[in-house]
Amino acid sequence: MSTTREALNTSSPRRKPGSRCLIRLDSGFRRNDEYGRVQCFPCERGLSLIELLVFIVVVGIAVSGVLSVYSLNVRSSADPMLRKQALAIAESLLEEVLAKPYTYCDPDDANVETASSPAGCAAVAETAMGPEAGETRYHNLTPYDNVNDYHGFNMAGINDLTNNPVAGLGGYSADIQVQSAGAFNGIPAGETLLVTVTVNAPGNQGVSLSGYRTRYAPNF
Ligand SMILES: [Ca+2]
Ligand SMILES: [Ca+2]
Repeated sequence: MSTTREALNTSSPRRKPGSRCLIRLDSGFRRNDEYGRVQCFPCERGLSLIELLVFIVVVGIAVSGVLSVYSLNVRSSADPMLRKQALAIAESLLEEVLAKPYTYCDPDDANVETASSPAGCAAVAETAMGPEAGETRYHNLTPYDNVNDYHGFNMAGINDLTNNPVAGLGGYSADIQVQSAGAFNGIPAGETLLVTVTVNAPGNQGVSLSGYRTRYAPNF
């Protein structure tokens, strides 16, 4: 036995005197190399019950956190589709509004291209923020014909221009507001409009888009 101890103290490059490895060697984790020297292998030790319980608790907490995030993502995976649909509706309505004329006079008025103020209109001036008498979005003879006619327009369920419901869009709603945008880019106040389209998807997911429009007749 003393020979083995001496060999350990002088020959083995892995052994440190008094280390736990030596204790493990005495417990059986040793072997002799080809020269008869005792080699010390990396000491291995099992887990205690407390360490094992702590490990299980830590891993359990981590896994539950990951699963809760994953569950939330799965539960709301349909939301982007609703928001994307709402955005498409809002873009469509904003384009519809901004494509309308913005003049002093009603587009049916004889002086619509030349009047430099509402007073220059032959019959109907577009002074009201909102539709003139008899105008609706869907009317065959007197539809909305000016950007400002859409002010205050709203619909529950999305209808097309013929007032027919668009399939699958019954749960959406839309609201349009038009107001003066003030002066900007050298264009005086009173000649600009700000159009805001708000679309609500099922679940109260709202999308709001805005666009500007400037008067083009007679000289703008
Ligand atoms: Ca009008
Ligand atoms: Ca109007």
